[in-house]
Amino acid sequence: MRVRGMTLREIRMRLVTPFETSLDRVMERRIILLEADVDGVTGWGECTAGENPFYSPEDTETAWHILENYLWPMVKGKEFASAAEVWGLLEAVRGHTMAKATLETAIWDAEAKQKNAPLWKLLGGVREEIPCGVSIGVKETLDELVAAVKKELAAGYQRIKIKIKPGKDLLPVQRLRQEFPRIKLMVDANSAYRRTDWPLLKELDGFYLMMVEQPLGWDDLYGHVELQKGLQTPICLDECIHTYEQAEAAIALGACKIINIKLGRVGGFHEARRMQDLCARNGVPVWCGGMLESGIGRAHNIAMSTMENFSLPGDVSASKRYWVEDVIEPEVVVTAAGTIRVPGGAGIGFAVRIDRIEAITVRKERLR
Ligand code: OSB
Ligand code: MG
Repeated sequence: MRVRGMTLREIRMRLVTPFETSLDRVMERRIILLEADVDGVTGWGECTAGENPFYSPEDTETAWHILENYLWPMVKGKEFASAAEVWGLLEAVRGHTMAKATLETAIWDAEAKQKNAPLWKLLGGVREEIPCGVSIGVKETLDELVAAVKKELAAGYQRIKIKIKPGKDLLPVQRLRQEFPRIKLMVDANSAYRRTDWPLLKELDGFYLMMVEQPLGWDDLYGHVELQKGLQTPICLDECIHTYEQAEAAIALGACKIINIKLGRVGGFHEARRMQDLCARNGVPVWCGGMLESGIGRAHNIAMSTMENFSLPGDVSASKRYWVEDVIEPEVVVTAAGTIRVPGGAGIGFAVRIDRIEAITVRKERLR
């Protein structure tokens, strides 16, 4: 296999509802899409970097720069036997996992299309329907939050995750537990707490949460080790885990009991698969996180979620929760049972709406 050329595009997509976390409030996404020509077959990838470097060090601009000036030259003219070898070709670049994943996932899609196989089967996926949860942003009022949760439960979603931040943590959780005593509920702090907040975090133990996601600093592995010792609620790490070695350390040291795997954050399918295997060997369940993706990234997330150890509902939900109009056809829909049926077509299994993409493209670069 050889990548003959690739096209980078930046598209703009306005969210149906602004998404607020302890980090920022997102209203419009700036998304890089990558179209790779692999021996005449087109594969699509999406970059999960945010508009700013608040969630991770990468942002849309750094990802574009790294893709154009480093990653493209590293694959240009190189012969490889499968997409699984692409991660190795990019090894000289440290970090920049989201930029790497953009390219790597596109090549996986192309390989699956070349073989006329669904991407999820090429990855070794085992389920044809994936369990879904939702991630609900910080809301202005408790009533608004309750209404949002009601709506998602009515749509069938199997678990509810809410974003918390200092000042909007215990009360929202307490209220939700009053209203919905039996639902699968969890919280995500996106690193908003410090050592001095431990007493508050320990109070969360009273609410039977499935897990608390990334309570402490994005690189504070030791803090999570110490916190988990005193916390009954399982800690799930997100921002702390960018590499296989970080996952190994987190598990060995007891920093978490669950890991949220995001394709972009870990550098693509090769690393996501290794990480899910590592977690499986250690009895650590994983689930697929989301980054407010368009349909292309969402399709990749669906494929990843079919791998065996993705046993918990992920943050992979219906297109219409994010966009008035998605860039794939059909859009991602969720069943009344709160699942997504994995498509049977080749590659990502959804048609890419190039006309729609062209209409919302603000910059484009062809690399040959
Ligand atoms: O921490 O999981 C997170 C979105 C942007 C950045 C970080 C996170 C999130 C989400 C959204 O929780 C999940 C989704 O795509 O619905
Ligand atoms: Mg998170």
